[in-house]
Amino acid sequence: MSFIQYEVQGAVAVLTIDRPKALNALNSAVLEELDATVSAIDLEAVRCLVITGSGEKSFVAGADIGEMSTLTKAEGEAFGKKGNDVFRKIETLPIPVIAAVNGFALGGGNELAMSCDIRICSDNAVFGQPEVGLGITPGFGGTQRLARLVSPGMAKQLIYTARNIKADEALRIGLVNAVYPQEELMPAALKMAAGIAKNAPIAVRACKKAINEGLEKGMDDALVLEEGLFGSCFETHDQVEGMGCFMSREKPKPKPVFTNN
Ligand code: DAK
Repeated sequence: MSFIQYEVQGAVAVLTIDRPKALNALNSAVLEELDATVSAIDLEAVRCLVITGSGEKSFVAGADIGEMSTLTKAEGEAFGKKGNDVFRKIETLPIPVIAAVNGFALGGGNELAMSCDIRICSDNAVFGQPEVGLGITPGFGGTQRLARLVSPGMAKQLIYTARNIKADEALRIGLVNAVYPQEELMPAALKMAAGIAKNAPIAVRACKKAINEGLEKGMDDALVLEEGLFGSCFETHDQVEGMGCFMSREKPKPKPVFTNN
């Protein structure tokens, strides 16, 4: 891989977009490597993924403007699909994904962060959807995910004005969960990931599925989905061990690899 670093530390994996000369902008090659890396994650061993950018200036400064500048309509649509497919793969990955946003998260960078379950950022982070200033719409899910994550009114304001916002404002509108000094960001992300990884993996995966898929449904159907996923946890190792150990005041023993029971 030329543009992606991938490292596994115990049950936590860290994926770094590594194209610092272009502030980690996403060209086709980066998107293809990102797709290949995410597809190859060992989901038996890894329980939480952290995505970040290389360097201290940028998470991802967007889709590659140079590459996009000469695209035809058909090529533009294909480029949008390439990004959408990999971001959707990240969003629907069975394990939780944390975006550790270490600087610029513009356009496709903000869209990548929004495909993750949780966003935390450094105090120099800058978020925005500058696309309308470039004559295009957000093309990697920005119009959809920003409106769902913050509010339709705030998403429309940010997208129509193409205004960038700093970390404190991103925190205020709920785009990120927490802001850290740059040097504390990765330790905080890894600590959160380790905290997630030590919990019962079947239950954590079921929670992700319940929240993501439930948000697409009306409340009655969403509650039926939750009931099914709740029920699916019973008779599994995690449930028997977790509840048994609570009753006997012992510490639960996690299974070394993930299996569906
Ligand atoms: N693409 C390509 N190169 C980029 C880049 C980008 N998005 N952002 C930065 N770079 C490159 C710069 O060209 C420069 O390269 P050299 O000139 O050194 O070779 C290097 O990174 C350093 O950048 P600067 O010199 O500009 O650094 P500054 O600190 O002065 O400024 C900046 C940092 C982030 C404010 C500035 O670089 C900037 O404004 N960058 C562009 C940010 C942006 O507009 N991002 C959104 C891109 S649009 C779609 C599919 C996808 C999309 C839309 C539609 N469909 C198919 C429908 C997605 C769109 C986007 O993401």
